[in-house]
Amino acid sequence: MGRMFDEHIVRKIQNLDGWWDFCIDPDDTGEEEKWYENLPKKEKTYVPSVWNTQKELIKYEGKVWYEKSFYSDGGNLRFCFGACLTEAKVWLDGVYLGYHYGGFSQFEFIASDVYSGYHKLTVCVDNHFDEHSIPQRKVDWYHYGGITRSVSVETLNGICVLANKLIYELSSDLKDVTGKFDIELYNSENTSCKTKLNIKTDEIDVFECEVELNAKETKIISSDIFNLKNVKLWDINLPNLYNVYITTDTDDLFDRVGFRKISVENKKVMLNNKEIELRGVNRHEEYPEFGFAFPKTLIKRDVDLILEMGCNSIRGSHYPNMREFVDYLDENGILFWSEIPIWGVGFSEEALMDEVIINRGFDMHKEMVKYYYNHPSIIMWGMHNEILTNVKAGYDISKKYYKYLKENGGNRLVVYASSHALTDICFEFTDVICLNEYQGWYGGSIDTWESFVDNFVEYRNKLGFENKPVIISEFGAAAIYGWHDSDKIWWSEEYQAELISHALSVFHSNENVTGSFIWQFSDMRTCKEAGMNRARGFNNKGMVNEHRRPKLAFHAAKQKYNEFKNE
Ligand code: ADA
Repeated sequence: MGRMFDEHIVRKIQNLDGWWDFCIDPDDTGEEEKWYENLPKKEKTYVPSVWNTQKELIKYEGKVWYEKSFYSDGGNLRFCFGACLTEAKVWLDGVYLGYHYGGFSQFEFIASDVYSGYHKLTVCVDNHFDEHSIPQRKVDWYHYGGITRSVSVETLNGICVLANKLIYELSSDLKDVTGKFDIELYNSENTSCKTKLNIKTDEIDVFECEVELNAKETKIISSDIFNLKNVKLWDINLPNLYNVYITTDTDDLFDRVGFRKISVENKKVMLNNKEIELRGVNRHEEYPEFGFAFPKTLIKRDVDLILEMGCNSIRGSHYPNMREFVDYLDENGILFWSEIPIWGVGFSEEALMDEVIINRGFDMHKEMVKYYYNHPSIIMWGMHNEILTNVKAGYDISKKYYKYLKENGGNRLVVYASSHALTDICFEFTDVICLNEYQGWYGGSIDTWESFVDNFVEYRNKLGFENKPVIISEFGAAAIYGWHDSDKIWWSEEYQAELISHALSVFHSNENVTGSFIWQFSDMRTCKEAGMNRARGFNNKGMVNEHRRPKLAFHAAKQKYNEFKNE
């Protein structure tokens, strides 16, 4: 669901976006009073959205109930949610379907043998924080809540194709591919069924076989190994994609894949065996009038601005972005770093050892891998951001997640962003050392960037990681849009521009730094827990303001990144 192309032509899809009934539950009585049977008070709201854009709910944290009536011909229905921030419980006609935790990932529930007629889908969304939350309450973005991405209902018939995973390897000269597809099938019927399964790509018929599944069984079927000669690689500026079409007798799934190789070699990041400098920017998928229900119509404008800046990569700080966005990057040959919202500063040592948190984090990684696995633009999985990677609890959680993502994440680099450059003890669990560092803002000065980088390289070498690439994954300074000062004082556009320009020159001229991700693309709304230094209630370190109007720093970054690009 939520792709830039139709995933199904055979399967019937009903989009449930639009006006829903809505009722807040500040006293948390809804479940006891069985609001899933009928909401006591109904207002209207639009889905997808965040409730914080409603005047009286700007600061609301807690439970909110949503209800939608829809007509269905009945049968086996699969309810698909793009994202609910942060937890969701779902009922159909008063019957409980399931629970999902995590505000930025897709999830589905299946209801069988649904009658034909009108139905009521009820969702209780909860964005409260407690000691087990991911992220924790202290976070540098606004505490939005809501059904933030699209909702749809699919009719399942017979044996259905639920998911597709392409596992492949390129030959050493990158000319040929050897691969296989793992297809997740589900028998939606109450009896065992047989079907023909067929997998085709643009260029080859990959596989055909007969399968049998028991009633309601889910099974992964692996195709035979296939070979594709003279493959057209997916690359920056040359993003070749292949269409994949998977069918059973009663169902289908369209997907798109690309073939590319990402690796590290002698402190460099290599794309398709060629050294690549990552010219990147961090981007929140946020717009003040829409919160995290980012309007799709603005995707292109953001990407155009980022490309104008000379970037070839984006970090989706700090959570999985909507699928359409990643599709758009696939189509445009832009590299992406996708991570989950374990946003460190809020996580104490105790929190990092909390079983609920560890497992929730695991589930978020599993979901990210499951839904985004086939996107060629994703070259890095981010395990977490700025956690205590200088203590054992940080070490243990990093070790676990790294192992999982290396074993299951496909051909990708696994990384985390560290804010403990000289005391970090987890660098063995990252393929690229990624440093968040704010010389000239939270310490040091514009002039201390050189010594920071030199000291770090010395430390890295002492640890025996001299072959690991280093990127500066965050750096920047805040500037209030339109605030100019000839003395380049703090918060002025001039100061920010000078810092960005100087830092980029330092990174680029040091052979030990293989890329940078500017913090950040646009100003964005944050919460009071983010603490001091957040004028207007925004994180003001954007290259553009929240309405995407460029600051001087945008032009400074553009000049530098385009210079590097043309070298
Ligand atoms: C951190 C964090 C970002 C942002 C930034 C800042 O490095 O990862 O999300 O909060 O600091 O602006 O201070």
